[in-house]
Amino acid sequence: MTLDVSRKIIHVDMDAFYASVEQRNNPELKGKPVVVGGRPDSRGVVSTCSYEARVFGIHSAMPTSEAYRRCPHAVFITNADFSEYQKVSTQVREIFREVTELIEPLSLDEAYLDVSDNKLNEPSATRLAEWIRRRILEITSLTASAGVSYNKSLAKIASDWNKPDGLTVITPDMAESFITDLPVSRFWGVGPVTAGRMKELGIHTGGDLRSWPLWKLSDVFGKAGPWYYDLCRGIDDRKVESVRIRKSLGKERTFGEDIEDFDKLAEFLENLCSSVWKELEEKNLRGRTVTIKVKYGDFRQVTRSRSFLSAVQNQELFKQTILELLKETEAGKRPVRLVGASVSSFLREEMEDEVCQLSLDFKTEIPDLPGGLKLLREPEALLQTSLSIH
Ligand code: TTP
Ligand code: MG
Repeated sequence: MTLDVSRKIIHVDMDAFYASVEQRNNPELKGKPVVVGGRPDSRGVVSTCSYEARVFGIHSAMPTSEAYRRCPHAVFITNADFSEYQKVSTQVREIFREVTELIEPLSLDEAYLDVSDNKLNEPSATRLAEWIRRRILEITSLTASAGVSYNKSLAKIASDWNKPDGLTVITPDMAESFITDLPVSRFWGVGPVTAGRMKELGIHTGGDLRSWPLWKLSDVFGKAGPWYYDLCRGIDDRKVESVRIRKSLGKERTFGEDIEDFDKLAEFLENLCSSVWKELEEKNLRGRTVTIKVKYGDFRQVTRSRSFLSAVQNQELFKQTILELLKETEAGKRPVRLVGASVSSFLREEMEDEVCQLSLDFKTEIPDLPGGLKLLREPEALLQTSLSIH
């Protein structure tokens, strides 16, 4: 890769997103430690928490029981309102669109914008970032932090630098000295595992990393070696890709002849689930919502969905949920011509191998389920069961 400083990239990330929405909607929560996640007496984990709760050392993916131990007087929100988060996310996306169409959302609350050319004809990315933050506050009454730089990695690091309600700009001139003292764990794609490995090798900062020749980095880190080599030199040519985020992944099967037998449908669905799961794994996607689709012989179609607090962690739970949802349809009582199974509400697009460790951290095992079934989510994290008929 080459050092290209011609682009202007903004990374915007809402502050304590779910918790801030809860505080906004329930003014009595303002200024209080708020923890969104599983029940404190369960094996659930923290999705996020307000900055008032972070003072107690509480953070995402921490067991809620631990959060409770650290701050018993925190308000624990266990019935998170995802539709509300989605609504805010859409509003924020609309604001981005007032500036540029080159938007790459990473999750509900976070996106890259390439503002090199923008609809407001504003040459200063810094002024644009301020404009966006002001507008977000105006429209949603929520704060966002933004980072401005000439590439994605630096813009993302910058948005995190001055959280909450902050703006950080890393100009090409500043990049080298900024990176020199930067702990390697702040680099995009360096998760806890790699950071630990680097520490063992005496690489603590961007400066340390820069002193390693390319061949040596490739030797130790394989394909990621050249990536680290470039990153610590402020080089990252990745484009802001305004591809639509995949909303769901599923498969369906139409039968040659309608099926009335429940067990037969269940068997079909189990196979369908295996094949969906395989593709999810291939694409490195994890989602919170499981949906079944059933089309009856008369072409009437129903869907049933169930959403969990965080991503469905294993195939067994996916299958089990689909079969439970099948029981909520009229399958077995009337002929069925098509069934489908899908997963949606992806938490974030898993792009760098270690970023996905976030969702792996959600694992909570309940070992004693009947039939050797292992649930990787606690049942009370089950949020909502929805129904729609087309
Ligand atoms: P983040 O942007 O990582 O966190 P945040 O917005 O809560 O806090 P901040 O950006 O100020 O540090 O994630 C956005 C939302 O995604 C978060 O509000 C809840 C959800 N989330 C989880 O459910 N589990 C997780 O482990 C993480 C990191 C986020
Ligand atoms: Mg955020």
